[in-house]
Amino acid sequence: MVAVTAKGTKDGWPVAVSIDELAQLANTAGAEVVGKLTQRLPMPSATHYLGKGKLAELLALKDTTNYSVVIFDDELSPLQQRNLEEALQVKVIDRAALILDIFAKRARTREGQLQVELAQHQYLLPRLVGQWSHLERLGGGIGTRGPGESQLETDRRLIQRRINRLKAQIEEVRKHRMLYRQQRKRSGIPIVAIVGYTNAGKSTLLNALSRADVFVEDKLFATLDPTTRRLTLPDKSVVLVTDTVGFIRKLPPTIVTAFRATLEELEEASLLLHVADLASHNAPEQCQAVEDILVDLNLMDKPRITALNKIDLLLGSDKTWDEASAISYLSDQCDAADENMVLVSATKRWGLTKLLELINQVLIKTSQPV
Ligand SMILES: Nc1nc2c(ncn2[C@@H]2O[C@H](COP(=O)(O)OP(=O)(O)OP(=O)(O)O)[C@@H](O)[C@H]2O)c(=O)[nH]1
Ligand SMILES: [Mg+2]
Repeated sequence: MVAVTAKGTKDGWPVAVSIDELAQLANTAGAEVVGKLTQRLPMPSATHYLGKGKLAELLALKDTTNYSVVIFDDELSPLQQRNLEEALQVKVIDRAALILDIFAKRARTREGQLQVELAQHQYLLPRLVGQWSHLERLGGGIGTRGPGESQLETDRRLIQRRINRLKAQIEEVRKHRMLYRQQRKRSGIPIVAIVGYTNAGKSTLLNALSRADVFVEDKLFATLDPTTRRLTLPDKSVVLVTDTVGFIRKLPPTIVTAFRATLEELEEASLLLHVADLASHNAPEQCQAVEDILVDLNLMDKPRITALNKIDLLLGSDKTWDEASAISYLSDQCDAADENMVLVSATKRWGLTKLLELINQVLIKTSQPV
């Protein structure tokens, strides 16, 4: 795992935390992490991402750790990737490609699979040119006619055609969903959409609230496809609760656009339930990463409740947690509205009554005509 901390790109994430998360992603993708390397630079090198000395260090590590792939914490340009592969003579991938790989493994429904494939092709398209010239140079011209420009053109056209077809298929799915949503809207049942950082406990909370059997795992992106459950609130009114794809810092933009059909579910919600893992050592940063994505998705004006989850893990710590201390801990770095916060433990079923009451109150408040 390799990361550069560039000056001026500080988003509050210490490089050690960021690279740990990258390692967790790599584990989820099935890789075994044998080493981590970081470097402080004014900005990543345009040609090799790392500086010369660090690159030599990375190359030397190959002898001691025997790594067969190097994963970089930032999106690499096609040029950087090609140069690095040549210098290191192993496969080089970046954070975006790793996330795409995990998504590809995890997508279960047709909609999920279509969206992931679209994201993969869109990621690949601008990188094609680099890939071919790279192969050609490795193949070394004599007697072997490498895939030339015409091959490249053909491939590009094929991919573009595939992208167009995927978009059309996704559009079909979207229309279908839209109809379905309109039906739900007519039924007048409010929708509560669960959002949050990956692994925060969203699916566990939905299970705890509704006894639904949603796949839960201590891995990133366990859930990719939306699951919806009916729930009865304390005043006996009924809501639909939707659990969907988790967020992560530096979510590749191709994923966000490709998952528009899934993310549109959020637009229909009467209320967003933001689940945050309070026990994570970078809870405030994760909380802010979710806030940033909500801004990107234009969802900031939705009524929101923040459920601070996994408080059972904080019982033994030296600090005593209550809502006030949790709010001040988070709001230093995270813009989450500090009203409507509740401490919960999805696995221990703590705080669920209070959470349901809060959902009830907020829905009553927002459904009243102004
Ligand atoms: N100790 C503790 N662990 C929890 C709690 N809630 C969830 N977990 C664990 O956290 C891990 C992730 O839970 P999930 O419900 O899969 O998380 P998610 O937010 O749905 O994650 P993705 O679908 O991957 O984005 C699992 O191992 C859960 O058992 C909690 O309240 N306390
Ligand atoms: Mg989940």
